[in-house]
Amino acid sequence: MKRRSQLMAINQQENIFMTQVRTIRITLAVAALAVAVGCNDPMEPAEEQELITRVTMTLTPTGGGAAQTSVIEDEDGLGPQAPAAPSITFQLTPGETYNGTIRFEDASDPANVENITEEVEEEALLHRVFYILTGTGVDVPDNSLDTDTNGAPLGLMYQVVVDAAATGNGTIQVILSHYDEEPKGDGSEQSDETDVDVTFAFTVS
Ligand SMILES: [Ca+2]
Repeated sequence: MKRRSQLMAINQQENIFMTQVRTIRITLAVAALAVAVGCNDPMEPAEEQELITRVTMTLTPTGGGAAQTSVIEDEDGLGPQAPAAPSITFQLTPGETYNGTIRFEDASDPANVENITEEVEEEALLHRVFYILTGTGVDVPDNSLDTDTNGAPLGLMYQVVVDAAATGNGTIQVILSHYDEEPKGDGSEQSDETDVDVTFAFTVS
């Protein structure tokens, strides 16, 4: 009997030991997983990236006449849902130059619409708006853009220049680059981080 109880005691000790080993293994696995998740930043949204759900472009003819305003709503910002169509198609006149402004807002809470343009302006050294055109004879010249304190383009103000011979339809794609990881420098290159990407439409006639 004594021998049997000794064996049982040894078995119990072995069981306790194996349980401890399993516990340590599980703890290590959980710790490793936590480290892996912690390092897996690309899956997490960048802290400083703003939600921008509304972009408003206003063009005012320098030669006099009414301003035109077009609005694009994009409920989930850069999320997978496509932006809505622009509220109007700009009607541009050949030979006219327009002073342009762009406004970025987070309207996800209609009771508390946030003006993100102000933040872009405050962080001018970290941002630039690019205007990429399709169509013939319509241009947003780089040297028409307002600038940051380093003299690099910012693009909250700009001009749309319509050639006297311009005609037909086109688009103005608006890309807000955010220079977070890489320096903005002279602002000639887009950042790989984009805060906004929407496309307005125009007709020249
Ligand atoms: Ca979207």
